[in-house]
Amino acid sequence: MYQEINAKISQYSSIVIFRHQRPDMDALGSQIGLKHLILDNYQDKQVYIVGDMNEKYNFLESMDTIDDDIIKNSLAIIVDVAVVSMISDDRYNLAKEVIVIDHHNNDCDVANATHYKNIKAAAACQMIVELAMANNLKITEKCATALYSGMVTDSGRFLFSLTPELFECASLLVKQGARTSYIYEKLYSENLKDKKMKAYFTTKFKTNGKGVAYLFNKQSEIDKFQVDVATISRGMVGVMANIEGIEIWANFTYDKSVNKVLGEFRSKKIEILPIAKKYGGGGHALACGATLDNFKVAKQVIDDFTKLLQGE
Ligand SMILES: [Mn+2]
Repeated sequence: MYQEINAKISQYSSIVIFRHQRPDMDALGSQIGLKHLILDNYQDKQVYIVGDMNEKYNFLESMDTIDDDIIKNSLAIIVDVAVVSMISDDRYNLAKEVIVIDHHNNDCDVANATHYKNIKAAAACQMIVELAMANNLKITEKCATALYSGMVTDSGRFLFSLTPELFECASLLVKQGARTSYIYEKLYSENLKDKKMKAYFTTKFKTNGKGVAYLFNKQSEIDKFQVDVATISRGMVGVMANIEGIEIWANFTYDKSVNKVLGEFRSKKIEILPIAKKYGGGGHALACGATLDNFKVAKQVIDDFTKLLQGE
């Protein structure tokens, strides 16, 4: 398959690369990485990248603005998507030929396209590295950085679909100078204020020793961080998530605009919605909430959660 893709690329002097809308880092990384792979290994080729942009991920390279005439004389390559409804910029239809390179387990509905699929690849970027390996194409630093960014994000920072192939590709990219710390800084840095606020609530929450964790937040704490009540109420409930021995967690925040206490409730597995409803609230089975009169009622809610865990 990768020899075939390479042969197609060789045939065209102009190539336009497409990918899905609202791009994630794998869509952008495979698009930008493939562009540089082609430019760095062939002479006299024009390569363009098109599509909408995601402000959060615009640090690698910007998209090209091109006329229809260019596309009419080009090979179109669509990466990280095989479904028409999700492709950004439908002008691949104008191209002389269309190929799709994707790792999703979808059938391709792009008319007259040749579909190259590897569902074992953790990322479309991994397929681009495999394309390079199979054809002995050289990978430069810029190309390696783009491809690494999609591999690290689509694999959940190497948490999902951990195959030997994924690590072989990552290893090659690091050898070729992929700027890993630059990518991590761009993708995973938080602003200091949010980090400190999270740390404050993380160290503050209490547990009752019976599987329930909770926070009682006063007006002075909202003032301290100069945020709105939702930032604390909805935004901080997560600091109690994914902790061994904590089955249910609740965040109670005073809201001075209504002189009430906002309760946000979460549960790992046991349905807690009936308790939210008992207090006039609603939501989902494992994520719900209720507006309470005061912190005294909040304590009753915690008692109810405790009883629920004890099977009463
Ligand atoms: Mn992907």
